[in-house]
Parts: sequence; structure tokens; C-alpha cells
Amino acid sequence: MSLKVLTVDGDVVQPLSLSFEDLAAFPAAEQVSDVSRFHPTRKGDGVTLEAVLNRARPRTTATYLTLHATADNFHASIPLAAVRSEGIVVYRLDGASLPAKSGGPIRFLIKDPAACHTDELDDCANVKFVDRIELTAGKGLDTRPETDDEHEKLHQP
Ligand SMILES: Nc1nc2c(c(=O)[nH]1)N[C@H]1C(S)=C(S)[C@@H](COP(=O)(O)O)O[C@H]1N2
Ligand SMILES: [Mo]
Repeated sequence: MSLKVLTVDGDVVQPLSLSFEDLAAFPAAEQVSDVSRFHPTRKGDGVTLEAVLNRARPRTTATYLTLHATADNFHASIPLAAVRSEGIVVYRLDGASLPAKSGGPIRFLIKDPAACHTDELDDCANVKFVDRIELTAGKGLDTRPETDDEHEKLHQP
């Protein structure tokens, strides 16, 4: 059995547990090749968030989508309606699993994010090391920095 890298759960009809192979098997129309087209500094291939949600089927009561990175305890919760068509789940680089230095094994990307802490769909919501996508009625856990100061601290090595 192949290793599951992403769980999708919460307010959904069909909770999912996906491996690299599961994501690679999504049809071509649901794949997003070469995310450097959206972000020159970011690399890899993904699938659309929409394709993942079509399988999980959020209930009509789900209004927020929360991205959880257990690895460094970072979380972002964003309105489902706004992110639905904007999200990419990046999982592959050069045919192999996305490396940690690119935010792998799974990195979330918003196609056209706002500058950090200026909007709910901001650069900070491009969560690295995502292992769980949770759908909820109302906003979930969000640890994104809210001020320039907090932001600077987060980015210090
Ligand atoms: N897991 C995790 N994801 C994260 C962060 C983090 O600290 N941990 N920082 C966020 C912030 S504040 C920003 S601005 C972007 C930076 O992405 P980059 O390092 O690819 O430029 O990643 C976001 N994703
Ligand atoms: Mo950020």
C-alpha cells in the first residue's frame, strides 16, 4: 500500500486519504503542470483544488477550508467560496515526490495571492507541508502572522 500524504476531512460527504500515486492518477484535465507559470520562484506539478473537492464533496454547510501543516504547526483557514477555483495542490517535482525544501510532500498554492496579511487569500496561505485539508462550517484554526512584526519573526531562520 502506498503512503498517504494528504487527508481531506471534516464537513465532507466522502473523506479522502490520498497518496502520491492517487494524485498522479488524476486525469490530465485536473493536473496543473509547472506551477512556476504562476509563481516564478516555486516549482512542481499539482492537481486543482477543485478536483480534490469534487471527490470529497463538501457539504453545503461547509464555508471554510483549513490547511493544516502538522510538521511545523502552521495553519490557515480561508473562505471556501473564494479559494475553490484558485487553489493548487502541488505534489510532484521532476517526476518524484515534492521535496521538503519546496514545501513537500504537499504544498498548497493560491494562483493569485494577495500580499502577506492583506487579505484572507494571501501569500501566507500558501501552506507548505500540508497533510490535512479540513472543511468546516465557520472559520477554523489559523496561525498566520497578523502583523509585520510577527511576519518577520516567522521568516527568521
Ligand atoms: N508550513 C508552513 N507553511 C508556510 C509558512 C510556514 O511558516 N509554515 N509560511 C507562510 C508564509 S507567511 C509565506 S509568506 C509563504 C512563503 O513561501 P515561500 O517560502 O515559498 O516564499 O509560505 C507560507 N507557508
Ligand atoms: Mo507570509
